[in-house]
Amino acid sequence: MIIEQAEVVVTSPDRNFVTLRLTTEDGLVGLGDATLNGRELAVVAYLREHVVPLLIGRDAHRIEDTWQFLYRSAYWRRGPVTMAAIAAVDVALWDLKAQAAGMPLYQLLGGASRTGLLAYGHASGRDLPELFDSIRDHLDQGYQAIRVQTGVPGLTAIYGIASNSTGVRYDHEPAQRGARPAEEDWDTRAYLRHLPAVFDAVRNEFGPELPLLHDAHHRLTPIQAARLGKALEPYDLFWLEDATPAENQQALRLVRQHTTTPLAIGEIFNTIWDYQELIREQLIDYVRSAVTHTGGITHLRKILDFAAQYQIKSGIHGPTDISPVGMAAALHLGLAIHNFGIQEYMKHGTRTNQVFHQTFTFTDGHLHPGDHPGLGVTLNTDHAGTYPYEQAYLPYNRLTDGTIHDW
Ligand code: KDG
Ligand code: MG
Repeated sequence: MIIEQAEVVVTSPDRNFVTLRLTTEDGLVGLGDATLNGRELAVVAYLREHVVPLLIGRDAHRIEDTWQFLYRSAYWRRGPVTMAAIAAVDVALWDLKAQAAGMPLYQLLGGASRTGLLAYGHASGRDLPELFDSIRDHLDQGYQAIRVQTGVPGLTAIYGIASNSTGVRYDHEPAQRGARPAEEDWDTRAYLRHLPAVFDAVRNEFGPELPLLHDAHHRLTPIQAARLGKALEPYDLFWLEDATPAENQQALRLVRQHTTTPLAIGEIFNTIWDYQELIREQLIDYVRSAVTHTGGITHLRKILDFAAQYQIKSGIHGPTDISPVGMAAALHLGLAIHNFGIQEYMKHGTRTNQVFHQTFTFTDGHLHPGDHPGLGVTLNTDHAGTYPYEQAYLPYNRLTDGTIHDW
């Protein structure tokens, strides 16, 4: 199964996506997602200039060997750009292998360990009435687990509440089109004062059973995160995500000592080394890495197998900046592993769904990758070509005194 052609397709239907498309000599087409939100063209250059020339003529069956070759032969290891590029190659190769075998990819990964994947959606609102409406809307769509993000009095634009500084709602992960990143504001004390009351109100309205999640998006110090975890204990969260910035694994030891609220982290990690202490010392409960940003199925599977030894489960990253190709890869992996926890699922927009034809399903709050050979996603290159790349940046944060803060 020799790779004859490798193309990097950039398209911007509802947002920018980068897709690697491999074609074999016998005409099979495999896809891999290489989208790195707000830094898309860095991965495009890495792939086009340094990886594509190495792929032509290789045997597409040799997935592990290709992974090791791309990782080790670069000499410069890890990092989001490198690992997104390797991920795209890896997923495209798995797609090809499964198509060649005539099987859905999850069969090659060991077969189904469950009938469907519990998914959570993003509910948000500037205030409680808006938040409650959003939760109800998600329940109507069938979601059985819900992430809750809310506005904070005094702050005009914060992560996850679908509202930016111009008052315009953003309903998918916010790399906003334009020449400069949008500025949002942040005040940790105001947030810590406000959030427990929000969860109290949500539990009173929606009862004790609904799994609720929350993303602190890297903004807290260890002691602030510990305090928040403790304050949220009465509301029985499914998880508190990214409580502290990702770089310091030690921070979570302190958080862990103070709270029984389950902890999730890892959407901006890119290798198993980022998890080494966190998993071995059982400082977290869920691994948040995306297939797309963590070297593909081959590498994320190793992380999740390591995590399984410590009863740590998957919570694979699935916002809309993961393309339908990356999402399908997550679903095949999630269906096959034993230690599946939950899958994040924000729905893509209509234009995106025209560019990427998907066969995965969402029924009664559960996702299934479908039974088509391979990943089950095809790329309509004609549609893709009608949406050229548009510059877009993720927002950044300033505190009230003007200091830049983690976003
Ligand atoms: O590109 C940034 C997003 O992927 C991130 O903000 C999404 O935190 C996120 C989440 O939990 O989905
Ligand atoms: Mg997150």
